[in-house]
Amino acid sequence: MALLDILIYPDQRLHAKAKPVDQVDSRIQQLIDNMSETMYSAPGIGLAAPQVNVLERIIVVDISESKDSLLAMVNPEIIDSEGQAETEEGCLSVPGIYAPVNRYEKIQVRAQDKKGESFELEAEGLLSICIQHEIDHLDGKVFVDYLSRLKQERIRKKMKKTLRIT
Ligand code: GNR
Ligand code: NI
Repeated sequence: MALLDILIYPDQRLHAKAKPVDQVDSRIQQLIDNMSETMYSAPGIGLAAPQVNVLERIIVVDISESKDSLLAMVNPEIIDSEGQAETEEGCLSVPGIYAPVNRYEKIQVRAQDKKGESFELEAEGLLSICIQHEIDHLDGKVFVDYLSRLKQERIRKKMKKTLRIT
């Protein structure tokens, strides 16, 4: 396994749309393993392939305290949603920045697992928020895109400053 480098906002590559995976083969399985290791090491509760500069529709999520509930989703799709919820979000690609974002409260998701098997999942709470945050990455969207232009400009400047000293 290997740790992957995470792209940092405002890297334009974070705004590209990822392509569907058509075959869950050993290359994809290896990528899922490396993404999981990278997420756990960060540490984060989710990671999407575009954050490690891979434009394919793959996400990994683990919101458990014990870090033993890995959820890998290939080609995830929200097929139903309900309600709304505002949560303070953060992102491994925007380190040190936290802001409230409005999302669906509950979602029904369809995806393929690490073996290529199709499955559906109902999510609420933090799991629901995290899956929506990761699917956004697949569509080239970062949570700061939902904030006011003034806030985005401040974050952009702060991140550029941080990048200079790290
Ligand atoms: O680690 C993460 N925490 C988090 C907290 C609130 C809402 C979303 C997230 S996802 C984030 C990891 C990440 O950047 N995934 O893309
Ligand atoms: Ni993120």
